[in-house]
Amino acid sequence: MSYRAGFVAIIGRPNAGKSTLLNAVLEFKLAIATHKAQTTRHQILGILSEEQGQAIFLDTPGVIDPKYKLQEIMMQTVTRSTRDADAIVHLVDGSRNPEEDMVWEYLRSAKKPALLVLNKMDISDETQLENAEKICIEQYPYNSVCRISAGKNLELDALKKQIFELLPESPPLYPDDQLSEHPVRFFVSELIREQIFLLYDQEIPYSCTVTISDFKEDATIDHIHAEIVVNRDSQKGIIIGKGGSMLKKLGTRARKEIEELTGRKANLQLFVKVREKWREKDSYVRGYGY
Ligand SMILES: Nc1nc2c(ncn2[C@@H]2O[C@H](COP(=O)(O)OP(=O)(O)OP(=O)(O)O)[C@@H](O)[C@H]2O)c(=O)[nH]1
Ligand SMILES: [Mg+2]
Repeated sequence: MSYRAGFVAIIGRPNAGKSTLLNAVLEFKLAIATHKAQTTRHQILGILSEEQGQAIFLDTPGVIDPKYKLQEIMMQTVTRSTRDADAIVHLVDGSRNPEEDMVWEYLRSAKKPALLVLNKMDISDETQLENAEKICIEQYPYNSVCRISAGKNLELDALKKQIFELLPESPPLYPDDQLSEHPVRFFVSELIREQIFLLYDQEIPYSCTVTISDFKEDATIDHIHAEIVVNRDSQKGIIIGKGGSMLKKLGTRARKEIEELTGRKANLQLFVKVREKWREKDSYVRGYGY
């Protein structure tokens, strides 16, 4: 087969495993992934360069009915990614009954070649998978269907092969040693946000954003100042915890992840800032990089 290259949007409902899939195909933890819905808020670009071609994956926020400005902008990201894509992977959690109505809307308006990919085959039984496939293929004319487990690395080579078949013949679009195109500080803020998702309950993860206010590289260590922005005054105390205990735990865990990513030592300082209803205000949401 001739060399192929192009953009592949990964779309689907929250928690389907889109970010896990991106990391699995790249064999690198690029995108944060947690058990909580709506972990991803940005388009995350990840480049897979293989002998047969180059697939530039666009991980996207899970498709939801937006309730406030931040979520609206997250959904614009899904639209943009499907529009920019040469092919679309529609990832479905195969262990559950499909609730894909909103995702099919995106597929129908994008009019791109698309794969139906049933994920989590490791925890799905045959009847569930057959049922999910039947429901989905009645709704959209997918180019083909496959079953994988992103979490357990099952059937990913078969998936990659099918993806390359949908891409146009083209020389590579990025240097073959490049994995992504976001700056390090973006990934650092994401790793802090991931720990917020893992450490705090209920509304807290959805009420926070993280910005990097200072990033200085010394010969041996990175000095990083990060601000955790909360939506309401009362959330500040929850983030900090009794005597600062929670913030300390968050800092320690995030620092380890950051050091893992950069391969360097990090000195991470966290600050908590209140911006009343930031999620609902266009200027704030845009200002925080969404
Ligand atoms: N058992 C099992 N769990 C999986 C698999 N793939 C992903 N998961 C889990 O599903 C959860 C959600 O994964 P994510 O990758 O964050 O899902 P997402 O689609 O990116 O979610 P949003 O960013 O919220 O839209 C995590 O707890 C993953 O570990 C799989 O193949 N099998
Ligand atoms: Mg995600």
